[in-house]
Amino acid sequence: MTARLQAAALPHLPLGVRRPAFSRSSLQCGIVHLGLGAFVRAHLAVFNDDALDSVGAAAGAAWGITGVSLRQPDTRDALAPQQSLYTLALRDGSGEALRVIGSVLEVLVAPEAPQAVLDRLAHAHTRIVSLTITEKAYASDAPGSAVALIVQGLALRQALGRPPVTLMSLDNLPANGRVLRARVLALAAQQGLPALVDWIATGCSFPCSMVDRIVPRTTDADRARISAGLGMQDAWPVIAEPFIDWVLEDRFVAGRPEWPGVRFVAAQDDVAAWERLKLRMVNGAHSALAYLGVTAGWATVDAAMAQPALHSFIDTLLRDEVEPTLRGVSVPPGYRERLLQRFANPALAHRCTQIAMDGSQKIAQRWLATLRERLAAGAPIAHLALALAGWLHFLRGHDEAGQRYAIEDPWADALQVLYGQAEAQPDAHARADHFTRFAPLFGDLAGEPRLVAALAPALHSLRERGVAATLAAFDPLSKEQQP
Ligand code: CS2
Repeated sequence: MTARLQAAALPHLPLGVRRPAFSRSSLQCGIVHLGLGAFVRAHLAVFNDDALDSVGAAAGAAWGITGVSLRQPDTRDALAPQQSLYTLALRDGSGEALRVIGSVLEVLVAPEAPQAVLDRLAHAHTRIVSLTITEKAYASDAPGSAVALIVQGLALRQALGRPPVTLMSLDNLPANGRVLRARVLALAAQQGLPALVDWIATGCSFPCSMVDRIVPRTTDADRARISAGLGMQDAWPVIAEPFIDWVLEDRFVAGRPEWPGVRFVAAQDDVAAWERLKLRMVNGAHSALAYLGVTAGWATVDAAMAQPALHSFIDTLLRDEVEPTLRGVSVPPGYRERLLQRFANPALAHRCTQIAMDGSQKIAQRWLATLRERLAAGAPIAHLALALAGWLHFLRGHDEAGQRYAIEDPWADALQVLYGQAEAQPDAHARADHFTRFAPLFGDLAGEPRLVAALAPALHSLRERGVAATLAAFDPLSKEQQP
């Protein structure tokens, strides 16, 4: 197949493939997005295409997207010959729907052309700077990091007399907008720029958001299949589940598109309730099944969910230990059942190893907040403790068939030391106790007697009997642990 997906080829796409109804040539880039991975191309860019489709080119003209890759040139290299057009493939058991997305207009690669990124951030057309940079990136303000680029870009805006912008985090962190704001202001202050600190603090807004869509990494097989469906080659499509959700604090100092289907809320507290629901239910369950799945050799989320004992463990974890902590959140009816169906989607092949990445940066908001509240309420924690034991067990670096895997985590070295020290302890109780004393993560939970008491048998069973047998025996095990 020689023809490449590109603007001139759009009329030749098969009839069933949806394509932009708006004119791309009249669009300006009002949004600069840092971290142009698969997620944002299957989420923000899709909402943006919906907005542009529904309002028409004139009304939407301000809202094209400049994508910025913060590390690799691969996305830019693949999208440049396609004028940044790419396909979104929504997949579930009933098939695949293809749609070409058009609101991304250009891709910059920050390490190659940092000045071009700063110029975009400072450009008169730019009104929103959005981010999907992953949890760990919020800890970095090194030169070239997203936070550093933002501070430099905003300094240039201020120097050029351009108006402030909205900085919109779309990462899976509680109070993501507040976290971003704090990081940006701290770096500007550290650089001795009080006037910039003031300009940002008084002029820019940092809305909080909750985003939800499962977007597995695209594979060569996806690329080949999607290209066949298009009748032309797309080198950089994305695949996703049909489900999509976005809750957004409506604080935009320089306007925003009319994104259809977004739940706009007025107060940060309202977003916080949705974030809690999503991080604890969707992401909490995801991480729990990913670590158990990797160790057991269940490669994908749907393969893990096809194990009745794992399915029932996740269901019970959510129902008995997570949902009771969601007071103040009006959980939509059927939320858990639907979530379990999303995980069971047989067409995504979402790899457990992908979700297992960066555990040290994820589990605080996914499990530990829930765990702390349960402990404070004197409520059982056996399921959360097994999830946590699953992560600690996963740190041994090989599955039950002896296959080695890498621990991809910014704290990998420290975690390896921790694991080695725990292994040197005389028994499971001492091992559990040692793990909880890893201060950067567990803090005040160090040596917490009920946590240690629940963690020890779970660690012991995972190591001695394996994941499947531990899950199969889990109900009796958890009853033994009740006070
Ligand atoms: C996943 C998320 O990789 C992970 O850690 O839990 O990317 C998850 O798929 C999304 O947050 C779903 O909205």
